Amino acid sequence: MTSNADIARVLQELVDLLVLAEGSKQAFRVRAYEKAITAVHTLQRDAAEMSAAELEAVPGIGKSTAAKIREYIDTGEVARITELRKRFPQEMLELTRIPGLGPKTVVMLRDQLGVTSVEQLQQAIADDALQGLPGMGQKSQQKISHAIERLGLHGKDRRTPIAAAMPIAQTVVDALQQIDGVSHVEYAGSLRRFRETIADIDIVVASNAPATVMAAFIGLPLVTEVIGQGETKTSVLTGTGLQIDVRVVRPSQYGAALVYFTGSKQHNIELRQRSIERGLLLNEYGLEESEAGKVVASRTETAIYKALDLPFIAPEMREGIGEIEAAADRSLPRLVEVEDVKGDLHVHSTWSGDGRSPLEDMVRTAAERGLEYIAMTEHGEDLAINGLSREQIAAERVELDRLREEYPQVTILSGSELNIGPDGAVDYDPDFLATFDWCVASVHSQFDLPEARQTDRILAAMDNPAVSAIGHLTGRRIGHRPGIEVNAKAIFEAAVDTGTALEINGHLHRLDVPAELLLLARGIPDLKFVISTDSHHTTEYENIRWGVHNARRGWVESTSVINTRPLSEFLAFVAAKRD
Ligand code: DGT
Ligand code: CA
Ligand code: ZN
Repeated sequence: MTSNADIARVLQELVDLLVLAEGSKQAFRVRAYEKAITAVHTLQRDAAEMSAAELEAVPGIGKSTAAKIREYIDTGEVARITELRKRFPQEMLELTRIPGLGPKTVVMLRDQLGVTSVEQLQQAIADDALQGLPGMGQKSQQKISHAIERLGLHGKDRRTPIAAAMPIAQTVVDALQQIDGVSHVEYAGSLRRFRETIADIDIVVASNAPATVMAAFIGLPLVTEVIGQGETKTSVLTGTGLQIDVRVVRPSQYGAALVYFTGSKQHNIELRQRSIERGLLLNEYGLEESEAGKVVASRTETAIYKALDLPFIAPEMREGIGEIEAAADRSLPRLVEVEDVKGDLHVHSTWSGDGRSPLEDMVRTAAERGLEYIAMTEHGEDLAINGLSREQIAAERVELDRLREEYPQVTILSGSELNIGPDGAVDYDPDFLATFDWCVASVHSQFDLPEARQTDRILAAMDNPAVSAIGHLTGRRIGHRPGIEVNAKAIFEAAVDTGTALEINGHLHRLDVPAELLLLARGIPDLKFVISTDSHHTTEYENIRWGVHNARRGWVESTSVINTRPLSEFLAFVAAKRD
């Protein structure tokens, strides 16, 4: 059955195409479909089981959207998208992700210069061809060139952001799990290692009936082209050009296949080396004795690691960066787990301009999820439109008092997400700031300042006793906006000195602090993190698992994460800085 995630993905492609067709992200139709995407994401039923009239009755879904959703469910296609794809090839959509290149400019580049891909744009910049076009100068050329480099959009190693790949992988995994005779399904490859961008999706299936699995796979609505079909491996493309490889293996060989296809390549090479040292041979079918050929392990990953005298190594760590040595001498970090997390310290409600669930819903959901404590962190007053005045904070606190009585199982802290100004100043005044139980301070503006100034502004914010944590450190949106450039070492040091925690933001578009920076922070004593969801809707508390995956990829231990501590210890951390 067509899933709601599938439908949201199709509508997103329509939005991306319409932005080009209409020449603006603010166009009425674009906004309408964007609203519909939010509505589909938060639908409590399967859209596939709803009539056009029922869909139209959902707030946020209009008549024409309802018709398109039905069209997709019934035919697997949307004629309007097919037509727009012809006018605007996939590569052109990519151009709109470059900061500073609006849809009108992208269309102009095609009309004036015949540029329709990132490669062609880079060539045009190299030829100085952009200068002289309306609104373009030497400086904008340089800016665009820099943005292309930093977004990693160039070349054939073009990668898909994890936020786009994950729902697709989950849809495929869920569908394959339903098939008779399938005992295990997992996505492997870079996605399982939780890299923030991926080249293709690798899925491993355990079944003795590969033909059935493959037939179901290529029949999925998200598959638009089959590019390779064999007995045990099939490769397809989705509408956005993302490749998915499915491999079907015998259940008895599942563990070996999962290790192999999870990689990384470097991790595999080191494992194979270790096997050879033990007179063993490791491949995707199993671990066997080199001489006799007898299989010593193959069914589970744990069995394979064990036969190599190693404890299980978490997929997020398998990058060949010292994890095998650490496993061998039993010094693997005790990685943080989802179950360890007791509180969520970055939560918005409709009190914030961009919040999408009412306060009570956010609190009730937190209570239902068994959270011990949460902080409501609406935007500070300096953030245009979305921020809260002191009067609004006071009014929200009246509500909080009532909710504390109604939901005594969860402790509700009154917090704020403050805005770090260009020189490190934050919202409100010191006396008012002191009335919050918890403040996270984030950069929401001036992403272009040089590294030294960005670092200084964050250090200045950390000096503020009311700032208990720095939110989404770099402010990046993976694949869409490069983050600010910072001196990470200096920030880690200041975090320890001032008693400020660093937020690991679990939003799949952010994953911020990035794992590569977390790896640089390994072994710094007393550096503390807080893993938060940055929820703007009740469904987003789920983001905690992405934050945890990202932390694990950065080798973050449970003991370094302050919201794995019981409330009293957590509050002691906040109080220590204020003293
Ligand atoms: P990417 O580029 O995001 O798709 O990253 P991966 O790691 O998913 O790479 P992919 O899809 O080329 O291959 C999936 C896994 O298969 C990889 O992580 C390890 C394994 N693999 C692929 N090629 C080789 C190889 O030449 N040698 C070894 N030892 N393993 C390989
Ligand atoms: Ca892959
Ligand atoms: Zn926030």
